[in-house]
Amino acid sequence: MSWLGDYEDPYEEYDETSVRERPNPKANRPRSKQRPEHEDAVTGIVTAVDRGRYRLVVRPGEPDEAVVTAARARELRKQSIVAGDRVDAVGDTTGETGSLARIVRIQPRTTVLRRSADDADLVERIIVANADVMLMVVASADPPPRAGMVDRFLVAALDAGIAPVLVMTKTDVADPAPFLANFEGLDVEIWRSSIDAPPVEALRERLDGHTTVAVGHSGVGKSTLVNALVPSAGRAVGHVNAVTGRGRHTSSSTVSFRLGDGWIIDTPGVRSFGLGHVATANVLRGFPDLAAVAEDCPRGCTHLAAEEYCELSIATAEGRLERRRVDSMQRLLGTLVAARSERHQE
Ligand SMILES: Nc1nc2c(ncn2[C@@H]2O[C@H](COP(=O)(O)OP(=O)(O)OP(=O)(O)O)[C@@H](O)[C@H]2O)c(=O)[nH]1
Ligand SMILES: [Mg+2]
Ligand SMILES: [Zn+2]
Repeated sequence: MSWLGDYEDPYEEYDETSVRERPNPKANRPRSKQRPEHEDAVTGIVTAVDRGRYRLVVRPGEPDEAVVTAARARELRKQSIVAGDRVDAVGDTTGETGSLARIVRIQPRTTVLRRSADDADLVERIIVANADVMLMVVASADPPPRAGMVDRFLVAALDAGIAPVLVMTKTDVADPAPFLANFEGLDVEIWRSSIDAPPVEALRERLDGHTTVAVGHSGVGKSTLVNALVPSAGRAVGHVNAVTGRGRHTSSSTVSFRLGDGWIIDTPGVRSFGLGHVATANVLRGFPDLAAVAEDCPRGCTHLAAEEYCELSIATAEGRLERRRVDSMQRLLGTLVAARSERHQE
C-alpha cells in the first residue's frame, strides 16, 4: 500500500491511470487479421508533425535509413502521434519525393510529457513521447524568469519520470543568481548560457544518447540553443518585444533533431503549463529521500506545511531533514493543490 493508504482522493476519477488509458487502449492491440498485412512494417521515429502528416526517420541507424512522410492508418485516428514516438510504418518507406508511408502502430512509450491548456482543462495534450531529459529553458531577463513556471515544469517532469535540467539563458543580459536562489533546495541540475558563449560542447556531451525536450516561454532562446547544439537544425529565431518583454511565438511546431546518439526536441513557447492531469503521489516520487520519511505520515496527509502531524515537518523540526528541501517540495505540492482548486471552481 502506498503512503496515501486508502485515502479517498476526490479527484481520483482524473488520476493519471485513468487518463493514461485514453483515448483508445484497444488501438495498440495487434489485430490478428491485420498481422500478415503489416509483417513488412519498418520502425520509424517521429521527428515532426504537421496537419495530419508525420515526418519519420525510418530504419534509424541502418544503412538504408531514410526520412519519409507518413499518414496514419485509420485505426489510429483517435490516438495522438507525437514527436519522439517510435512507430511501425508500411507502404512506400523509400523516402523518395512524393512517396507516402503509413503508420500502423505506435510502439509502447517509455515516457509521455503532457500538459493541459490550463489547470481546469482535463483535456491534455501530449507534447512528446520517449523523452528522458527535459531542458527547462528560462531567460535571466527578457522575458523575466518566473519561478512558478519552473515549478510547473518540475512537477510535469517528475510526473512523467523525465529528468529535469534548468538552463538559464541570457546571462549576458542579467545575473541569474537571484532567480536561482529559488531552487537551491531542489538539487536540480543547472546550466548557464549566454549569446556569445553557450556551453555547446559540454551540453552536447551531457545530452548525448538522450532524448531531450526543450520547453519554456516564448523568446527564452530554445531555438537559439538548439541551433547552437545542432548547427544544421536551422530553426528560425524571433526577437523579444522590447516593450512587453514577450517573445513572438516564433516556433509553431515541435521538431526533433539528432544530437550525437540522441535527439533534441524543440517545442513552441508556451504561455502556461496546465497540470490538470498530474497526481500528487508522483510529485513526492521525485524526492525519494522525503518520500521515505513520508511513509510514516498519518493517513491522508497532504504533506503541506499546514499539516500538524506530517512526518516531514516533524523531521525538519528535529533537524533530520534539510528545511529548504522540504520547503521546495511543499512548494511544488502547493503548485499542484492550487492547480486543482482552480480546476474545482469550474
Ligand atoms: N542576449 C541574449 N539573447 C539571446 C540569448 N539566447 C537567445 N537570445 C535571443 O532571444 C530571442 C528569442 O530567441 P528564440 O531562440 O527564438 O526563442 P524561443 O524560445 O525559441 O522562442 P519561441 O520559438 O517563440 O518559443 C532571439 O532574438 C535570440 O537571439 C542569450 O543567451 N543572450
Ligand atoms: Mg523557438
Ligand atoms: Zn505528510
